[in-house]
Formats: sequence, structure tokens, C-alpha cells
Amino acid sequence: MLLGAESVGKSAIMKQFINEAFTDNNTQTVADCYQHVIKLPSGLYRHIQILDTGSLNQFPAMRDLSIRLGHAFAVVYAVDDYDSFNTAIDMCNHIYQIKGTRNVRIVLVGNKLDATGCGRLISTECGLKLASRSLKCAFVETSAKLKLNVSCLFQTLLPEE
Ligand SMILES: Nc1nc2c(ncn2[C@@H]2O[C@H](COP(=O)(O)OP(=O)(O)O)[C@@H](O)[C@H]2O)c(=O)[nH]1
Ligand SMILES: [Mg+2]
Repeated sequence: MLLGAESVGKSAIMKQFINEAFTDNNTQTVADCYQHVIKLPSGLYRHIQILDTGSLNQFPAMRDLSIRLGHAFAVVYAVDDYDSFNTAIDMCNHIYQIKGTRNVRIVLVGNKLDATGCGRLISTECGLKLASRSLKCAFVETSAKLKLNVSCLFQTLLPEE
């Protein structure tokens, strides 16, 4: 399940993973569900469903139901958007709360890695520290635009067997 603030690039990451393409459009997502077959490191194939949440945040009851049913979560922020970083922190804690345990597969994702220089507000160290020390979850930085680390993200997110 892909969660995070509006416009951080959730749909772009999804499209890069499924279609291997990047289109620079900013269409709002309500909630898109993708079916995909992946090959696991063990050699087995698994059928997975990925839910790209957008405006679902405006429907907390539905969002929380999806969280309750979900197996793995990518919580995305944009490295050039401080508010989205705070939203991601809140979202991770919210997932832990709903699941009632910290034993949940969460990957904190800093997207828009290509926005370097003055565009970047959240450093790699900052994201990594938060993930490892406070949230105790995995961490990856991606660029949906340049297709950096997108497959790595899904590898971390999905089960090994
Ligand atoms: N520079 C850059 N822009 C991106 C990246 N990913 C998404 N975007 C842009 O950010 C905007 C929002 O993307 P979208 O996928 O719709 O965000 P969502 O609301 O989280 O689904 C669009 O204009 C995308 O082209 C990225 O990795 N780098
Ligand atoms: Mg979207």
C-alpha cells in the first residue's frame, strides 16, 4: 500500500514500477489498485495487489480499513517538501497504532531524489536517522523520474518467499 501526502510522487513510483514509464502529469488519485505478478528471490512467482492511495486520506475510515487489511506499506514523502516529511512521520505512527504492533513491514520513502541542490530540504541522513532510530523501519530514497531505486523499494517492501 502506498501512503503519503499529496503530490509526493506515489502514482509516479507506481507507474514506474508497473509500466516502466514516467509522465509529468499531476492527476489526483482517489485510490488505484494494481494487480501485478512478481518473481521473488526464491524463484517463486507471487500475485500482488498494490493500492495507490490519493484522496483516500480524505476518507479516514476507508483508509484505516485498508491499513488494517494491508501487508506492507510504503510511506512516501518528497525530499523537497518538509510538510510531506512530517505527514510521513505521522502516517507511520498511525499505521503502528492501527496494527497494534511495531512488527509491521514499513518502508519510509524519500522520493524526488533528483531534486538536488537548493530543491532538497530533507537530507539522506535525516531520513535515515528517523527511520532507523525512531520509526524502526526500512528506508530508501527514490526518483520516480529517473527510475532510481524504484525496484529496490518494492524488493524491500515485498516478502522474500
Ligand atoms: N522531479 C521529480 N518529480 C516527480 C517525481 N515523482 C513525481 N514527480 C512529480 O510530482 C508531481 C506529483 O506526482 P504524483 O505521482 O501525481 O504524486 P501523488 O499525488 O503522490 O500520486 C507530478 O508532477 C510528478 O511529475 C520524481 O521522482 N522527481
Ligand atoms: Mg496519486
